[in-house]
Amino acid sequence: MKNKIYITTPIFYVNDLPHIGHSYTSIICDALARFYRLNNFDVLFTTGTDEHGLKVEKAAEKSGMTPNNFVDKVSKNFRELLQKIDSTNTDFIRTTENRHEIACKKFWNTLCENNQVYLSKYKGWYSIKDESFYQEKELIKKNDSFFTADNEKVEWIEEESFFFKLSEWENSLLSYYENCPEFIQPKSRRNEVISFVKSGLKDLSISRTSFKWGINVEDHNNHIMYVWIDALVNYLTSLGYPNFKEKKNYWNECIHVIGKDILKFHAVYWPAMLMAAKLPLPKKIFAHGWWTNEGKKISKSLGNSIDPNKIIDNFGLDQFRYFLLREVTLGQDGDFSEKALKNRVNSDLSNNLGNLVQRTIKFLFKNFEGVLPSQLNLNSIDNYPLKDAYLLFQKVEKLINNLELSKGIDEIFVFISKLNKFMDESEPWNLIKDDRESTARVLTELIESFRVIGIILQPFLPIASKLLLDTLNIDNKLRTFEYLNSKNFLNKGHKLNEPKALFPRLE
Ligand code: ME8
Repeated sequence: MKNKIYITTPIFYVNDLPHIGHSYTSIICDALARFYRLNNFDVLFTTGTDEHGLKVEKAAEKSGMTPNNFVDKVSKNFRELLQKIDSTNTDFIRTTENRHEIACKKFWNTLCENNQVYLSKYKGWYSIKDESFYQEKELIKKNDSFFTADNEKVEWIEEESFFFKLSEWENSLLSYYENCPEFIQPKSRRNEVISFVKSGLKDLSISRTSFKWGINVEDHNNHIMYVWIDALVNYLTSLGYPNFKEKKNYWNECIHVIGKDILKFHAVYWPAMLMAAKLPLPKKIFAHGWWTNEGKKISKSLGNSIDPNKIIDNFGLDQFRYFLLREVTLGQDGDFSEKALKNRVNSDLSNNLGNLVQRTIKFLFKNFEGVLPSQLNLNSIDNYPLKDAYLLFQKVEKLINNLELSKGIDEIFVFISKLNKFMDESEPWNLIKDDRESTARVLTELIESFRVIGIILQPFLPIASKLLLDTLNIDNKLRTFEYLNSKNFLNKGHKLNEPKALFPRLE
């Protein structure tokens, strides 16, 4: 039986147009999904839109539309973005769907049956932007108002509310973090969560009565579920909860990829609620960092949101994808600028990879009619390009399993640099003058190395790697990671196709 993995992005609020931050999480997850598929895993990959709550209700009101019409319109933008980035998600969930309402109600009722919910009154601070309750000690006071660390003004609310007994789960959470050190990543985020929980948890208000846009609590129709319960349950809905059936096996293998802004909800509230519902926990929560635009926080009020559609139209999808995945270590913050993107693309993709492939294959066509001119003898391999080529996957796999995406990609490009060095030291353009056989060997080793690179780069550069593998004339069935080893090398006489430029330089 194949190994399973379930990869999730947050579901995005439909109060606004999608921007670079949303595409970042989606691209990370898509690269992982492609990687695991090529590595013979059964992959479920879900994403979607978070369509309820006060924030969305207000956005609908502002645009003069009913919430239903508004969410239909904005959710479409997110689905179109996924098409634009050629995302391979297996599900797209909208929290206004019927299957989700069923899942939420079941989850809520299970918490009630397990004596985890009680009715009381909430009095305290609320941030509409974060859809989050705050304790006063978490806020900053300016004049007579209170603000979150992100400078968002909070409002005081007082209303009847159901509460979840979050405070009962403090010790269970702490021992879970202790026993499963891989559960929250990166490590710095794990430490943050631990100290947050250690500082004391209060019961969580989980229903609202002052507005209507959400899922009703059964038998208490004046209450709607807190939008974060509604949102988190999406990860179960996508697996068919409450009728999990065969998909339940994926839940233990779930990785939630999120931005660091929503760590508390995923690493504190969600596991506590799952424990309270007597459901297993996901395997891992990875909180990535934050993108700024030329050093500035991306925000609606600054009007400096970056439209991923435009970047892709101007620079190319692989180029955008590569920049996001390679430029920053997953977990750290990153700064977006067109200049940085161009530099990264030109140095790694055009110069290092594109030029090497182009000049090698052109040379092969000029001197050997585009046919692999030599038979590799892998028993006697002691030269560095091929030996390294066949070891590359092991290194990359280990890094990707650790979610060290930029390091994994870097490892591939270190190898490509070595190939460039090999090419330059071998000087085939001189060698051919009096040693055609050695030249043939050098070219054959380079082309076989390209086969390895083409296969291994597919999750990160889907378009260019396809072009490369097509140029190398590799059968579609022979492009998964099991063919990365030395047993599947290309034989003498293998015919290539004319090369096309992989990455024209960005000016
Ligand atoms: O929080 N840099 O939705 P949301 C990096 N609906 N990532 C960014 C980013 C940036 N500047 N801006 C946004 C919600 N993101 C809830 C989630 S899940 C059960 C419910 C990404 O529309 C990042 O993944 O505010 C972040 O966590 C997410 O968008 C927040 O999206």
